[in-house]
This record gives sequence, structure tokens and C-alpha cells, in this order.
Amino acid sequence: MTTNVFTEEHHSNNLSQIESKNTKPSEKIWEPGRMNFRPLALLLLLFVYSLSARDKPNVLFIISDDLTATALGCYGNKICKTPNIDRLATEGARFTRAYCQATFCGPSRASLMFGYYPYASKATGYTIGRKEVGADKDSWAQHFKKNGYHSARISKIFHMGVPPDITKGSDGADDPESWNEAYNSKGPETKVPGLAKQLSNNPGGLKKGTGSSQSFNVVEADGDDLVHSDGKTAQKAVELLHKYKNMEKPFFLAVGFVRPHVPLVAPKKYFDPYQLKKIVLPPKIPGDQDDIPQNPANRRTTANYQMDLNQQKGTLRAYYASVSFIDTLVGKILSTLEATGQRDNTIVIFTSDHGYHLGEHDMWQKVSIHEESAKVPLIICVPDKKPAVCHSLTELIDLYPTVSKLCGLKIPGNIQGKDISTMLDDPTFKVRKAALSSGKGRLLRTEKWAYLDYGRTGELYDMERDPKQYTNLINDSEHATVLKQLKDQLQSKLNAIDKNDLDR
Ligand SMILES: [Ca+2]
Ligand SMILES: [Ca+2]
Repeated sequence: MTTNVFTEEHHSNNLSQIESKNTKPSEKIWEPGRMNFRPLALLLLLFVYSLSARDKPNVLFIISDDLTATALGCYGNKICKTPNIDRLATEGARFTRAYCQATFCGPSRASLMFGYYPYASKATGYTIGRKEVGADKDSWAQHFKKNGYHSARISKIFHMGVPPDITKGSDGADDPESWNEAYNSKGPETKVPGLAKQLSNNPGGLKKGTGSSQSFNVVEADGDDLVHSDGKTAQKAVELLHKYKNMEKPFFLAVGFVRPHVPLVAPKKYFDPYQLKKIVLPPKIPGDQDDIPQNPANRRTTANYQMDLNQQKGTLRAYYASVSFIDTLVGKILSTLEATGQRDNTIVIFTSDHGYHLGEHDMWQKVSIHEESAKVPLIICVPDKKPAVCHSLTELIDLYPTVSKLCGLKIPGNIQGKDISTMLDDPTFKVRKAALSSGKGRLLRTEKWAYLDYGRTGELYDMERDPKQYTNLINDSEHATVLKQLKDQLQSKLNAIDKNDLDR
């Protein structure tokens, strides 16, 4: 894809020449007859435009793929090493109750990029969402592009198939209207030299959702970071940050990492700190699975994958290695932002498209709408704002309006997220009574309750008393009233979402 950076730099040179001429003391400019009103007004307009564009903060949006908050040090993990993301969390606002709108790639990304719930857009499959929302709607990146920003994508922002689009270096289902420039990062994935293992099985291929594309294929790879797609992604980000340093326009740079999405492939050095015997699996209680409805959302289990204890620990170890790999790359990008003098004028956002199960309830992977799968890590670091930990409920769909507000852009009237920028000044501020997520079911999450609705069946958890979601209260008569309230609340939220300007 071509870039118009050259045009912009050329443009900016002209502007700086005009400005420097303008700043020289020259009575001649005001001499009657030497310059009429129109060019002067144009000159002033250009000056004001360049000033206001430069005054706007840059946006660096980093999104990881299939990264659960539970794997990060700043969210309480004691084993997985994530010093760079942890540091970013101490410099910005870390959100402890941020939820994705869908627990797998396509609809989650379509929702956060276009600002419509999957229930509104019907973008519920492996789609970018453009076809569903229509050509007249602006994506988050496109909104910035149309409002004076230089917009760029590196690797997976909208849906891409991992690994097929990564091994081919192809766009996946991209939205070209969103970007001034876009780059893919081709990588070998499992076809890399190293120590390869498969840590899950799928006997007979009978259980849908446990097939080979989601198997725990692991490679402790020979060679350095740059062998891999994500290593190249970070390197491209470094290159662009250097290029943007002297650009007249502010930038909206979206950087998408594909790990820790399977296959769990990373350089060997990231596996070395994790000894199998020191890996600790999530705590388990006997019979935990007994009250979990057996539907497609919940069938990615240790039993279905036929994983023994060493395979479970090995998978966790490979996931942690993949997360540490990403963490190092995040650090590399942030160091460049600092070194190029742009950190003080750049809003940095770090998140993931959804969470992931790492053995809780003996469940693995995504699609489930339990806490580990529906909750995402979210850090928003705005220059000049105090670090904070925010427990208020928020949704990924809120990023579009919030970052628009922070950058002084109009919030488009059609989008369905809420501006949470006030939480960055006051972390106790609340904009939502409940968050909504979806997979093969619907999650309504209030501060106290998690209601998982599958139609005929469901789950209800008291998140204050039972944060690990061990005891399903859905059939408990003592909770009939609260269940009815949550059902009504879910229905009214869905009704509100249904009131939109999409022709669906
Ligand atoms: Ca994903
Ligand atoms: Ca249970």
C-alpha cells in the first residue's frame, strides 16, 4: 500500500517556510497595497491549522491477540514476566473491569473499530464489519484520518486468520479506507526451526471447536525476534516512529501483535525463564464443571483436548513465553517513542481483543463468556494525567469515543460506545451499570453479578463472594429475584443497542 507521507512532508516544508517568513519582523506585510486581505486570511488559516494539528496528541494503539489479563504481572500474575506492560500500567490508567464485546477476533475487532455492538451490526463472524456497517460509516482509525491524523496499521488490527494470513503475509479482512499506510508482517509461525511440540489432542476430531487450527502447537524457536511476525511488527513500528518524528500531522498508529494466539511460537530465550516444574495451574475445585452448561462455548476442556498434567503446564509455559515475547516488543516500541521525543505528546493504549482460559474450570482458549475470556487487559496512558487503577465497568467499544474526546475530535453521533475520559481524571467515576459481552451466549456483567445467558440455560455468579465463578446460582430459588432483574437489564440493554442507524 502506498503512503502519502512524502506529500505531507512536502506540504509541511511549505508551511514552515510560510511560518518563518511570517515570524520575521516585516512592516511590508501590513503595507497597504502589498498584500490584500484574502492571502493574509489564508496564511493565518494555514498557520492556525498547522498549529492545531501539531497540538493534538498522537495515538499509539497496541493490541495483542488472545491475551488474557490473568497472564500479566500488573493484573496479579506472579509467574509470567511482563515488566514493560507492568511499567506502562504504573504510568497510565489500568482498568480492572474492561470487557470485550465478543470473545473471539472478528466481531470483537469489528465492534471496537466501528463502534457498534455485534448485536447492532450483525458483524458476528470472521468479518471486519465494513460490509455490515456500510460505506458511509467511519471506523475509529478512519475518523482520525479524516480529522487531520496520519493513520497507519501494522499487522493484525481487523480480523486476520492466524496463522494462514501471517504465513502468507496477507491483509486478512482489512479495511483500506481506515489507513494512510498499512503493513503486514509475514512470519514462519510453526514452520520455523526449533523444538516443536503438540500439547493438545483431538481424538477423532469429533468435538467442534477443539480442532487443529486451535491446537496447542508450540515451537521454542531458534533465532532472534526478527524471525517472527511480531518481531517484524515491532521493528516496523520503530521505523515509523522515527519517520513520524518530524511529521507535521499527528499520527494514529495501530500496532497489532498476533501472540499469544496459537500457535505458541516464540524465540527459545523467552521459554528459558519458565521451568515446567515451577508452572502453577489455576486452582481447581472438585465437580466445578458439573454446573456449567455443556454447550459450544464451554467445550474446550482439558478432557476434550485429552491433556495430561505436563501438557497443561507445558501449554501455560508456552503461553507465558509468548506473552513475555510481546512484552519485550512493547518495551522496544515504547523506548523508541521516548527516544524520539514523542512520549510526552502521545496517548498510549494497550489491550487485547478478548481474554482466554488457561485451565480455569478445566477450560482452555476463548469463546466462553466466563470472566477470564470476556475480560480484557486495558491500559490507557495519557500524558499529564496521573496514574490510576480504575475499577469502573468499561467496554472495548468505549475506546473510539474516548480517544476521540481526548484528542479534541468530535465524537460521531452514530457510535454506541461511551466516552470514559472522565475516569482518567476520576477513577471512581462510572459511566456504565453493566458491561455486555458475547460469544456463544451473552454476558451481562454488573459490579456484583455475572449473568451468562445461553437461552434455555445459563449461569449466575455472585462476583463479590465468588470471583472465580465456582458456584452457578442460576437454579437457586434465593436468587430468582436478582435473576429476573438481570434478565430485564439485559433485555433493556439489547433494546437500546437495537435503536441504531444501521439498516440491518
Ligand atoms: Ca483474538
Ligand atoms: Ca462450577
